Amino acid sequence: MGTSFNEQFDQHGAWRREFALRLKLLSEWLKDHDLMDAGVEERLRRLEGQMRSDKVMVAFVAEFSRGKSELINAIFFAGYKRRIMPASAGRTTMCPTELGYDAEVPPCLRLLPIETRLQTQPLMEWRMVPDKWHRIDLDVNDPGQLSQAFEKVSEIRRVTVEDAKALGFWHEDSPEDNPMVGADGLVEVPRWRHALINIAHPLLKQGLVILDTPGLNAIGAEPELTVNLIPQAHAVVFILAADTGVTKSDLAIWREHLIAEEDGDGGGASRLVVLNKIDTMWDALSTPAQVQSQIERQRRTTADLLGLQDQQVIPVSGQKGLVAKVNSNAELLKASNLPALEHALANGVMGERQKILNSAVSTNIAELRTEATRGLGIRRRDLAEQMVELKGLRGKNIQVIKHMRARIEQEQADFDASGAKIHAVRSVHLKLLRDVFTLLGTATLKSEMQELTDALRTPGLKLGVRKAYAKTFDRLREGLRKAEKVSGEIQTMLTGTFRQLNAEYGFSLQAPREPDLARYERDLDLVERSHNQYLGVSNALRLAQPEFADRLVRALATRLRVIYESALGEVELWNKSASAQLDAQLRERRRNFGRRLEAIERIQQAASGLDDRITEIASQETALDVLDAKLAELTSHLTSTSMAASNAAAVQPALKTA
Ligand SMILES: Nc1nc2c(ncn2[C@@H]2O[C@H](COP(=O)(O)OP(=O)(O)OP(=O)(O)O)[C@@H](O)[C@H]2O)c(=O)[nH]1
Ligand SMILES: [Mg+2]
Repeated sequence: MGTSFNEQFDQHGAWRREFALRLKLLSEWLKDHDLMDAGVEERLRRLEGQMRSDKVMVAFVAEFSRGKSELINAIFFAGYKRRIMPASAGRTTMCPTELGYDAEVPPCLRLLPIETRLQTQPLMEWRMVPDKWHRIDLDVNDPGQLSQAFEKVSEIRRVTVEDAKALGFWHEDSPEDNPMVGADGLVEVPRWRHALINIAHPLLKQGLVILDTPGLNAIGAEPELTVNLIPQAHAVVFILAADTGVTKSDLAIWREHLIAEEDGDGGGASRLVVLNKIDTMWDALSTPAQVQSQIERQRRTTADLLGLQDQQVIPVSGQKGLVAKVNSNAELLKASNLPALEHALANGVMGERQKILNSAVSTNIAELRTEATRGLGIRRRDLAEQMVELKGLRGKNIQVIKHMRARIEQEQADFDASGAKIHAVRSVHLKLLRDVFTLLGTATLKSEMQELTDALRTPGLKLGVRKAYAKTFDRLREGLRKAEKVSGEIQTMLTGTFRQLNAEYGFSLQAPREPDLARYERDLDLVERSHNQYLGVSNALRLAQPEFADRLVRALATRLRVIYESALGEVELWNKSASAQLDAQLRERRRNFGRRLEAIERIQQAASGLDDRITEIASQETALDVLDAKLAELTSHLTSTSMAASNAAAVQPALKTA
């Protein structure tokens, strides 16, 4: 068996740290050599942010009591030598629980009261107001205290049917999913809406986020989970139990949350299907071979029912795996088959993660290098010009030198006067940019969401819900295409005016690569798909309730905002590197005039000045060659580390279901 999940994650963490370190070196070096313009700086900042905030979410999704929490204990927390997440018969995890690490926050468990469902803000917004959450501090060195604190995620409240309805746990139209009514007429609902656990566990520190979910009902009741968190997870582990087989509700969850229709390349989260609790089939009266063949049969049946290949279903015993790790029992660990699952998970998750990082890194590094090289190019050109000028002065008399000085001063005056032209270029650029910003801005998105809400509220719409969504998405796509078109115009304008400025002033401006907005269109398609899937299955009646529809639209809005913000970010970066280039060239040119005049002055004062100056310039040219080589070295280090990682990912393709 290859490296374990934990080891692979560690390796990736090490790569990331090394990358961050190299990036820092590069940035200091650029600053030291005055090669850091605003565009380069912005690009570095983004790369660094991507590295730092890079998270990988693994979601565990299944009907209740299939062993999600126990598997999480076995895979990630066996090192604590005990059960950390509560796992017990019946419903245990009552609210979605996210485990992650944020260095800014002390180790704690935060719980969002279920009553927040009665208010309009989506979960994403509640995350921004930590003081509305109930907080319990954690002592990470005390596994007993940890597990005791985590018991909170099992807490329930007893409320009237009316209240349960308002909270989204009671639906007249699907009575089979409703909680049981007690003798006192009350029903049990979760006490908390969402739990966030912040601990400095080694894997979480490296950016792993684990999402443990409660069984079916609670998933459906929180649309944000269905349309945002689960579809955005980098890997989803779906769990079935050998003792129950594939039940109707297992199938419902599979259809609603796990099947990715025509899995496009953008939505390539890996999905793992686990057949848990195989130890219930370990039978002392059967031979090991008989037990094995029974497990294989169960595996086949499961695969059949889900429409998968046999080998896509991984039979394990989470519980025995946990026991085996706690007691260091290698034989039991092997029998639990947990290592096979960890291996598949590691490959799937790491593959996704490296794909994301690499694509971001390699283009950004290439652009960064181009930009910094351009800075060097300007200097080289200036030196060459001075050299020609000075060599031309050799053996010339005072009169010629005086004349030369006057010429430079004239050139300088002409250049200063041309400021108006450059200003005009800038203002056209800005105007067009404003159009793009409006198309992708918050106000546009807000009004689209309002329109969708209004459409959904139209009485008698029921069957038109999908249509209303389709219309909204069509309009969003159209807006994005318009933004693409205007960006295209900006690019044409930049290329044209840069060429003109280059010809006129000998600049070496080059329009930076235009943002790939088509990519965001694909993101929109993905979001639409996850909503469609949700709208189609079993939710038609719920959608007729205005509060529910509102909640869904709000969840949609938060996801869209992330997409639009990232598109805007790219547009901004593109704009910044275009204007930074212009700034840099103008600045260098002014300095260049200064240097040339200074040289002439020295020559006028001392006869030997000319030769000294020529030698000086020659040595500056050599120094530039050294800088150039160093820049190539520093940037190629960065891309080569990322290449190595992408090769590793290619060797271990993610296990995907159709
Ligand atoms: N025999 C056996 N029991 C298991 C195994 N994994 C989990 N269990 C038991 O199944 C029960 C349910 O496990 P949980 O981990 O709480 O299940 P869950 O999917 O998290 O359930 P909810 O939190 O209610 O959604 C517990 O009693 C576990 O000990 C296993 O591999 N074998
Ligand atoms: Mg659980």
